[in-house]
Amino acid sequence: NHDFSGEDSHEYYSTTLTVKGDVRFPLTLTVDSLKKMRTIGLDSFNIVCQSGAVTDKTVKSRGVLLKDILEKASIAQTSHKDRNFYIVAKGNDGYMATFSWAELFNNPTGENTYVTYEEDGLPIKEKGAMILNCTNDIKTGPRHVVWLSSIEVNRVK
Ligand SMILES: Nc1nc2c(c(=O)[nH]1)N[C@H]1C(S)=C(S)[C@@H](COP(=O)(O)O)O[C@H]1N2
Ligand SMILES: [Mo]
Repeated sequence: NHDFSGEDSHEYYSTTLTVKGDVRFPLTLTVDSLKKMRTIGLDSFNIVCQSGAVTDKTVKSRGVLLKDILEKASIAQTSHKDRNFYIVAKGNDGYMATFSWAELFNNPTGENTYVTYEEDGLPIKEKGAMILNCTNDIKTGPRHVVWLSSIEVNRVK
């Protein structure tokens, strides 16, 4: 597990989230830009490691759907059948989690994958300004990306 005690001075802390790769409109988002989008409240949930260990329990948080962020950036689909993309969310320490176009845009997972920026009504500190969370994963730990700093869209080749 991690020492998140450095709070917002932590070496991995990032105040911006870049959205890049196969998109029409690359973005650099901040907490303020997320607040201008459609925001959704999340109930508390457990963070469960791949090992099964419960490593944390979140408090009530607020975020934006990853899908809404990708719609704003506009994935550069060239045709109806051009939908084999993978989306990599990366933390400032290099940690990564991967999503597919189909699970975000054609599956309930899309309604359960958020970039959160607020906990108990306050800015997130210990784990970065923004965190990626997928609340319907069986083990929520692997795709709980703290110190979130980039989202990259890639076409499968
Ligand atoms: N940026 C980043 N996010 C990360 C990790 C990491 O090393 N770096 N570890 C992951 C793992 S393996 C788990 S189980 C959970 C643990 O989250 P917690 O320490 O907040 O309970 O965070 C995940 N997110
Ligand atoms: Mo883990």
